[in-house]
Amino acid sequence: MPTIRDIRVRALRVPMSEPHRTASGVVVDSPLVLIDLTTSDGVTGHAIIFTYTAAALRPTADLIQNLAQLITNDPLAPTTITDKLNARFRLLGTQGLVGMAIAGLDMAMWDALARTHNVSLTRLLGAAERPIQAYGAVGYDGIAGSAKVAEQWAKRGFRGIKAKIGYPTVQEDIAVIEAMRTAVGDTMTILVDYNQSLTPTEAIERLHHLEPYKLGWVEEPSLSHDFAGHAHIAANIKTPIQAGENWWGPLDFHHALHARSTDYWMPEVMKAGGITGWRRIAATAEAEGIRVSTHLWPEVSAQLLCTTPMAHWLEYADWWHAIVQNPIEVRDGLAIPSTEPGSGFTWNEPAISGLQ
Ligand code: SMN
Ligand code: MG
Repeated sequence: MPTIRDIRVRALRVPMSEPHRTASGVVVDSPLVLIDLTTSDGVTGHAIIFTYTAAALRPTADLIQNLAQLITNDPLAPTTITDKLNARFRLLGTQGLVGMAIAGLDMAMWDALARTHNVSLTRLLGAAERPIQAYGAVGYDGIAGSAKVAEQWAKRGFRGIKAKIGYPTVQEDIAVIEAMRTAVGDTMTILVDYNQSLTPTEAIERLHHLEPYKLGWVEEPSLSHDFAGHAHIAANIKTPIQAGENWWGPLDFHHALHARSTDYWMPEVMKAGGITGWRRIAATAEAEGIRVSTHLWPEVSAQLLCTTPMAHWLEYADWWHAIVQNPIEVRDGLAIPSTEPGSGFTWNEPAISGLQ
């Protein structure tokens, strides 16, 4: 088995063509840590860590570099190493930057393992690639702005869109949904995301008014870690409730499951604990019959969704396309997972150099 020889990190900010507005703040660019993990065989695995805010960029990169010494010369066994790192950080905790750093190393190790075996991640995990339905994002862009972006996704063949809502009044939320429906027609699935902006009581009151609009799901109506609050909302509202992008690792999903917090799950490959954590969550979802979607990381997420019978929607995003050579392709609303060795992408080095 090859061993881990070297870990290199680079920090950069990828500009966004449009700022992404939500009810809980704006994302203006993507602060990313790029990880390259090289094995004793000379194979290099890649991973992307998204720090949401530039203030966390350098500290996250430094943390990943500092963790490298704990795993250098270890055999390339991603699950074993991730379990070791999680155990090593019991006293500090494995949420926040520590969790992101471990997840980044986990993703880079799985990418290297797939490349070592000359197969895609999907195949390494015993599955076959297949097209996955994908939705496009509509920001917190008002009535006309949301309808316009929704129409652009429909023209590109997408069969689902997800809009940021949580406007000052429910009437405004409804006006946005109605304008998008008029723009995209009856067959498009419309999803909405409150980005944690309501209290559970407000959410129950508001979401009753949205029930006639046949939304595919309502995402994070309330604080994501209010498991009981979400359970209260889900028990009172017919529209499926979705969350998971802000839950850290299998244990948060375990808490959500036992509280019956939401109908659907959308683990994010980073906060879920890398490929290792994501797969454990997907296994629980399979046993529980909970449909699983993903959050950002479209190339890696498409590979993962191919491995789960509970696969629901892939969140399409082109935010990091500038720095990858082979961004995920979407044809007729379906994301086409890469069949190349690795977890779905390689670097566009000239573009990366231009951003450093
Ligand atoms: C989101 C993603 C990335 C940044 C901010 C918000 C979001 C989503 O909640 O679901 O895409
Ligand atoms: Mg969301």
